[in-house]
Amino acid sequence: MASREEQASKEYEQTKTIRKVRKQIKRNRKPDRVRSKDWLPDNFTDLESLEEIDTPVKEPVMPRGERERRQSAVAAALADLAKEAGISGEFSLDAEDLGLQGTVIEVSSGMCRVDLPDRQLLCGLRSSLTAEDTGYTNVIAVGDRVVISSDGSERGFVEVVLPRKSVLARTDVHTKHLQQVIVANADQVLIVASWRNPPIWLELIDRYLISAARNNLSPIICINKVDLAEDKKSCTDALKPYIDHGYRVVFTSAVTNEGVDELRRLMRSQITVLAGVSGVGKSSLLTAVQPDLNLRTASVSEFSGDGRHTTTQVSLWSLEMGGFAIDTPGIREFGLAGLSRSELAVFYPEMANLGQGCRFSDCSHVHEPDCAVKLAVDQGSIAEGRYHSYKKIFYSLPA
Ligand SMILES: Nc1nc2c(ncn2[C@@H]2O[C@H](COP(=O)(O)OP(=O)(O)OP(=O)(O)O)[C@@H](O)[C@H]2O)c(=O)[nH]1
Ligand SMILES: [Mg+2]
Ligand SMILES: [Zn+2]
Repeated sequence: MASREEQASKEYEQTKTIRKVRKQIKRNRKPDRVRSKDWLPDNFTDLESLEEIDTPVKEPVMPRGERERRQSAVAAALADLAKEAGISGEFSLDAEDLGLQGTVIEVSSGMCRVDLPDRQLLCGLRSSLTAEDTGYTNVIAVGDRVVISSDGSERGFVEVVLPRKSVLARTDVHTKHLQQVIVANADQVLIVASWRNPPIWLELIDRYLISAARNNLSPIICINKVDLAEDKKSCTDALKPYIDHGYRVVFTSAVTNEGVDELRRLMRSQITVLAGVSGVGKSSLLTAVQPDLNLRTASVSEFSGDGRHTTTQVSLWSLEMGGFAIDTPGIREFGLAGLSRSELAVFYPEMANLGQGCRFSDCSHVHEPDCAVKLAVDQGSIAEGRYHSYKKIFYSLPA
């Protein structure tokens, strides 16, 4: 049972969350401007500049019953929001504050497509929504739960981005000390590597595992293209340190369909994001799991092995068996922003409990004498490959 302190801190977090959401809503609540899709050219994408145009405030005219219909939709959205944030009776948000809630399924420059209970809607972002203070450089990502407003036309506005339960993020291309959210709110990440073509890269798998643990995503390691392996044993041997320390590993081939049934079982009823460098077969695997998705994949003759980025956008797909899959473009630059050297060993289960055996209590397990971790490597209970990647990642982190 939760202690009184834990309960109090949980309630405090909930109050903070709800205050933040309310503040966002208030900030965004400018008078409604007249918006008509008639004066939007077909190729119009910059909805933010629409906000700059000073037009008179107009009370929307709605068909009979529409206001009531919307109010009950708002009430339902409110109930969902309260449930999701774990809020009990004491908070009552003003029902007029919120619009409909939906999930972002596609994002492109300043716009996104939101999946609502009854339709999909192209939405602009309120210019007052900023990434400031979030630690990320982008405001919105696929998977985000958002509250939107719509005047009934084919376009709407994202008013609020709800707190995320997990993120998959990478180092921002332009601002190296910050991160870009690639996918929000997934349950698990399928870390896809190929055995060959391109060759398996264990350090990247380790980086993904660390990032998943820090960002609340359950990891599954997927070794694809096993049809290209000399023998199955070499694959299982290479992954043994991971299997031994409790990671879930699945061996697949999108060509022979080996392991695809197991993958289906693991993905059923879950929100799974597929991640890995270009060319490992993420889109091919997803098509093997559900053939009618028919995702664009590189043909074998097209694929040169040096990463050509066949998938260029993050996309979210509903699975027939239940759950969602999110395909992403290949990611090579995988940062661990904010991680310090002293925290690194925590993310290596085989090292985590050995620290007490080292001569120095703050041993980094890299250069100190009488180190229990180095001893375990010498004795073979920690795999050399894992220790090697630990050291490489250690030196890549700020001192
Ligand atoms: N032999 C073999 N080839 C595969 C397998 N899976 C995918 N391929 C091939 O690998 C190449 C890349 O596959 P994609 O599915 O486009 O890879 P991706 O990871 O989605 O790549 P990006 O979209 O660029 O990130 C294609 O030529 C596929 O036909 C597999 O299991 N075995
Ligand atoms: Mg792809
Ligand atoms: Zn040590």
